[in-house]
Amino acid sequence: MKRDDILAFDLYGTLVDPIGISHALRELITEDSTAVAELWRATQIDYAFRLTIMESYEDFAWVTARALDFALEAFGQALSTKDRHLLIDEYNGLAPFQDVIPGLALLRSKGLRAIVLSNGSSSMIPECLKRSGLGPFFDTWISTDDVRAYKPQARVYRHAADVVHRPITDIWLISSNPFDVVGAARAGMKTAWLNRGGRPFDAIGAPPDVIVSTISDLTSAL
Ligand code: 2OP
Repeated sequence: MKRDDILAFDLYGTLVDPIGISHALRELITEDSTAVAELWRATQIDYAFRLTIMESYEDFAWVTARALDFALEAFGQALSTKDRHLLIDEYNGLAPFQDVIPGLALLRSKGLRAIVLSNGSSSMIPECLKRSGLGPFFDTWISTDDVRAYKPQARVYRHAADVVHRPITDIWLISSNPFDVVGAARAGMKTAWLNRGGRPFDAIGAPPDVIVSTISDLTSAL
């Protein structure tokens, strides 16, 4: 990478763990809380894709709440209004993966410039960064709210380049979500896939420029 390239990090699934919500879910439901959390997350991504394809937009807080309703119903679960609100609030308190704080500290110690580029709404991202303790590692954050379309729409990545006043080719998108890596590459960014050991990389689009298994690995890989 060039010394002044910018690292744009995805948030959910890359820096904080959406499946960690299963701990809060476990207190409230009788079904397998990890399975419900996984369906919640998959539905959240699916709804975001579909809204964008339909040229419609509702923010990620709305999408996240509707995806929760779907996942609960699919498992025959019901929550009181109070518990539903509590759970949605907990979503803003997701914890970072273990490698994240040491990795970001290492990147910052090397003087690298990092931002967050997320589907999260303008209310969710700052709250998540505050409660996870990740805020100080980033110069700024960018929400898809600005362009009213979700990743991997190319407009999102181009907008990020506009915000930081840099050519899109000077930005690395770092994400555990293959659709995000493929979308960013298609829009012109360089990409690093953080392989968190789940499914294989996508069979469509460009392969990532770099594959790492922790954030710290980025310092030697880029
Ligand atoms: C994010 O944009 C894709 O959910 C992921 O943070």
